[in-house]
Amino acid sequence: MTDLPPPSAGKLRRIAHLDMDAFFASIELLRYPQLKGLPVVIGGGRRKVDEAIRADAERALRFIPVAEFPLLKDYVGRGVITTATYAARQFGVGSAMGMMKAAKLCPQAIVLPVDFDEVRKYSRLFKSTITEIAPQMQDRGVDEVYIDFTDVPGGQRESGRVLARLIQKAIFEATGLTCSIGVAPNRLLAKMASEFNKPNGISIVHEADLQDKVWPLNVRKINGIGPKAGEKLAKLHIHTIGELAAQDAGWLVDNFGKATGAWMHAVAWGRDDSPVVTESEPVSMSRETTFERDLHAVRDKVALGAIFTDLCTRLADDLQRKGYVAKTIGIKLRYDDFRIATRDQTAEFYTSDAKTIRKIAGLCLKRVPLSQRLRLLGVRAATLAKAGDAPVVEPNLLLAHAQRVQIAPEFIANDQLF
Ligand code: TTP
Ligand code: MG
Ligand code: MG
Repeated sequence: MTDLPPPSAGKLRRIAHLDMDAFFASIELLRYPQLKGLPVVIGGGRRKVDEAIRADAERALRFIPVAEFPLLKDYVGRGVITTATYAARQFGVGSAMGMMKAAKLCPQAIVLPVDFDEVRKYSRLFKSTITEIAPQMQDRGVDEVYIDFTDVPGGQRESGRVLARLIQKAIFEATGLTCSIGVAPNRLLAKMASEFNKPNGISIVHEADLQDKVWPLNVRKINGIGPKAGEKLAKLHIHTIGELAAQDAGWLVDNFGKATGAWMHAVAWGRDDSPVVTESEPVSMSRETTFERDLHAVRDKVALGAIFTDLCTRLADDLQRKGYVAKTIGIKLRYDDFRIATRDQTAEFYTSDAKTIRKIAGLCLKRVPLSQRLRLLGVRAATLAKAGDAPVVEPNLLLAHAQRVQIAPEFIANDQLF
């Protein structure tokens, strides 16, 4: 039994990269289907006129006349476009462009703010749709993932096209959104391939396509070559991936160092062995500690306070290191008779700031009885979001909100604690 072949034996490695089309904008088109096919840009934050549209509960959103939407030409401010529909891109408008500059190119574009709650909802939904079909999925951000097709039924048929079509269809049925998929021998090539037929396209790349499909591309299309490396390569008169591939590996090492130089040479030749790493999204994160001896909230106030602060700091570090922010902060106590008490508090904003977490956890602590000695203290963060997906946190606002929360009178005495 020991020499059973591995499941992938005899199969070609097929790795897919899937990226949603004009993601933030497409989500708004679900809400306002009357804007389909029109140039729409997302950006600029919330404005009164958008709020008026959203607050209009009397009329269904889908019946709001197109003429009532705010236009780019009327925009004043320093906002930047996060994305644009493909109709808007035809005018040269796109991500990271200033809105007033974009207004010159496409004044008639409709401007809408991003709705992060909807973005998160659809991000989760399209990813769970994929894992139901192909479990080997690696999350690579709000709107993209890698998927290992190699051992999935249908993953080898037509070099992956059959499974890619199935996934596109399933995502469209679940969300109403389209995506583009590249299937290739590895992640590096798959990531490039997913852009080849955007939007709503599938692109299949084989090793033999390197020269025709990959070498003409700019080096910046390599995931990992950023603006700085791109600039340095340009100074060395290397613009395309083909030009990079033509360089001697030793010369690249001399110019970029051992690791980077060797890596550049490998990727220019389409080589990448990195695996698709499946990681499940954490639901919560926590830190807790059991004391060496039971501690009393009043008599051991100083020691407990220090432990509490330390737990909050470590929890904040965990969140930051893993790239998450949390909206719900909770505490857990175990008393000397082993009973457990938990309390939590959900704020209006996300945070990963140690002081903010300490404040909210402190409010939770005021809601538990503290007359008995404690064996254990824990702090927990839940309602998590990826740091980049959540609205920017304003610690002062967060605290202002948390402090408005009512504290039960019987626990007011705990104010003096910690
Ligand atoms: P992308 O996948 O880069 O872009 P996209 O989905 O809008 O368009 P495409 O069809 O070309 O894939 O980014 C996903 C979302 O991330 C995008 O909808 C908005 C957001 N985003 C920003 O907020 N700022 C940026 O600079 C970029 C590039 C994207
Ligand atoms: Mg996208
Ligand atoms: Mg993307």
